[in-house]
Amino acid sequence: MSNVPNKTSCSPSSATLTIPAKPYPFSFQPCRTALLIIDMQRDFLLAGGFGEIQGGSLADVQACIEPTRRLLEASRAAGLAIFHTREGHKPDLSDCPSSKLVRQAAAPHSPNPRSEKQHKLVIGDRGEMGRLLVRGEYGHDIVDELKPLPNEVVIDKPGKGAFWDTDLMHRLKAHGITHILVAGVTTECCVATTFREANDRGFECCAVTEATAGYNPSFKTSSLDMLHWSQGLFGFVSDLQPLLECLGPLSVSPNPSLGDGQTPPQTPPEWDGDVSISGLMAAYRSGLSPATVIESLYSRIEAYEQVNPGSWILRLSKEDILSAARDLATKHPDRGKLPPLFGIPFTVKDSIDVAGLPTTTACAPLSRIPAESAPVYTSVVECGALFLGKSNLDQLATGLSGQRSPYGACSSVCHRDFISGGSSSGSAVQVGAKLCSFSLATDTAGSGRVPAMFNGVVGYKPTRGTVPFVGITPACLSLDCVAVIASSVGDARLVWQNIEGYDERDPYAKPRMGMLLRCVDAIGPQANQFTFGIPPPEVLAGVCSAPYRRLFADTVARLQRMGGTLKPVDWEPFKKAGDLLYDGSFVLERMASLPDLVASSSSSSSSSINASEGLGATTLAKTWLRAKEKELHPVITTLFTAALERPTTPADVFRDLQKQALYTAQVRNHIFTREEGGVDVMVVPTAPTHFTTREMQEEPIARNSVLGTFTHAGNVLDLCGIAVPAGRFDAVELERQEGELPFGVTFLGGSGLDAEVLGIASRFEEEAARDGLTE
Ligand code: TIU
Repeated sequence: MSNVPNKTSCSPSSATLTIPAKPYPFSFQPCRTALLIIDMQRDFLLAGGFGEIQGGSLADVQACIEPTRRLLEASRAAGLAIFHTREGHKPDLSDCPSSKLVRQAAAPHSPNPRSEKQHKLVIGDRGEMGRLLVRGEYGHDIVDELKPLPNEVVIDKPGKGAFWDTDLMHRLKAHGITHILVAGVTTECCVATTFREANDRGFECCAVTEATAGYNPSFKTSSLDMLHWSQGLFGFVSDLQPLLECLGPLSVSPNPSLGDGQTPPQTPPEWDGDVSISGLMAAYRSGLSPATVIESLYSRIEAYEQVNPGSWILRLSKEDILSAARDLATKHPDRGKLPPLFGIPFTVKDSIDVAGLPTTTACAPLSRIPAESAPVYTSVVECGALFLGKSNLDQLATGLSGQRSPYGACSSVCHRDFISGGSSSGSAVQVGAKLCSFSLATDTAGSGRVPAMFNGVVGYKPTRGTVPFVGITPACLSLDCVAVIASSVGDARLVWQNIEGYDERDPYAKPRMGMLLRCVDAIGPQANQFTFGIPPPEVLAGVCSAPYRRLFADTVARLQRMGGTLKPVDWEPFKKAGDLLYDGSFVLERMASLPDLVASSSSSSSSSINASEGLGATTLAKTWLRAKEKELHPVITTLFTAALERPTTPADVFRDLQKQALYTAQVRNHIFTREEGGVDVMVVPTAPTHFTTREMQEEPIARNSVLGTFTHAGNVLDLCGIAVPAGRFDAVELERQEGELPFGVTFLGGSGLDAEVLGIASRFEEEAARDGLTE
């Protein structure tokens, strides 16, 4: 067994642990390992449930509750990701195949005379604990001893295997899991099926003998034997005790005495100023009060306002935030059972709706007060996050500079002479200045990635349609995407886990079942190797400034040291897709919502034109631009007017859509593929250089397009991407007298390959930290 340092940490250990197991010792890293507890529901474990009707020996399955509880406690303390499953069906049984419903009940007679109850009732019938195996019923729930905590994943599955018709695979990958400890009931049925399916998906699994049971002891023995037969046909089987001994020293709870139901210490600790989510969560678990954090943080926010004003469009009062912080602490008195974003301060870009507050999109004529909040906002608040206010942005979320807002231009947190980047300018500045832990933003052309780089933070744009784009003012709806700005890849990943999901109100939402999910590489050389492509040298040389070229070359070398193999990739589809965004007809989509808004407000505004006059969309948009000129940013007026003046025919629009489909298919089929010639990720400088605010004023449109060189293609090609800091350089290199500027790269991956991209990005982040490039 390896020696594990007994340190207090907020994240699970990355040390490799080894436990005795069959057919040979099982090795795993806690940070990549989940405990998966299958179907420990009343229906399977208690009298009067579905299991009893099946003909089960309840005493046998009940015997595994206590060992599973011990395993769960040890896994929780070690910080492992915890996944529970529940078998059951929708109340209308629309997800229950008829074979499952009637096969057993249709048997001519029971072979077992002792079991008069057997299959007299079927799924959906009313039993002693409610309708059998129906979601929402008492019997469907997990037994009290193993009740899931708010930060644990519960997967409702209609089948015996936990992967069929569920998002288990996605959720495991989203957590970066490669290894699974498997427990639950019944060994012969749902445990074995799930274990075998996990094996096909690349996971390394180890069943824990005492923490699983079936209705027939000999089935349990045979099922476990089959799993490890032939040197590990499907995986491993271990005993509970060595696992408990191995996990024991890993406790990540900084205050282990603070157990179930106990209140925090009388004298809560001080806040050390760290706004990282993992740091704050660790502090909250040991009793830090969210109100203490807000007290200090608010002073930091006010002080920063003197240094770099303009990042806020609306900030809640200190009293309001403090009151929310106190309410939160009252709602969650047990620090051992905190929701995943408890007390985590955040902001939202002011194109995202928060009920009762104006959404301006930095464009006063569009400002309105929504009655409902955007689901992304609601999701993080339900996870305990604390809302501070709304962030500035380039008007209509159009721009990459952070200089196009009537609410003020933002400069980089690293250097006041340089732009903050945009359009999510305020969001990136607030995270960069550590005024909040994360900000919810958007990214259409690079708006989440570019400002992240210019402020030394992480900007993550998941695959479009995987996070609800609902209650958010569109920039260019068919290409818009929610982005998360955070201080690390891990924090961005955590926020993403809590905001993603299918929302039928989003017409561009991708149903998860339709998305390609690659198997994981858990062990062997493949686990640490990856392939990557970069833009061609002439593109980099032609557009990047000298320090960017140098630091990008360093990045490539670092990626190769990490086990990355650089492969040649055709850059043409990226270039052509990027050009479609502003040079083709797509920019007109940015105006698609304006005339309707004018029409709906025309009765109340004397300067508005009336849509019912039957004017064409272009004329409506031009008239609107003219009518609102005073409130629009001049660069936006120029940009939109120029687009409207261009002779674009309907055929042009269809040609552009067809080109988009072609380039998207090209990158999907030939670049982001595991087959010959493909790569796992494309790595690009997030932008080609860092302009000063003055340079940006001189040429606001041409330089904006330079900034988008490596980001524009992302949403056009349906990619996911994450911008990560990758070094700093002396501002002298960009002809300034003093100071340092940040550099960063973006990892781009194919549609739905978010877990792969996040995995490589987080390894790069670790490597960069080891090399002293980041804090
Ligand atoms: N029939 C049986 O033994 N089990 C199930 O139907 N579900 C689980 O194993 N969880």
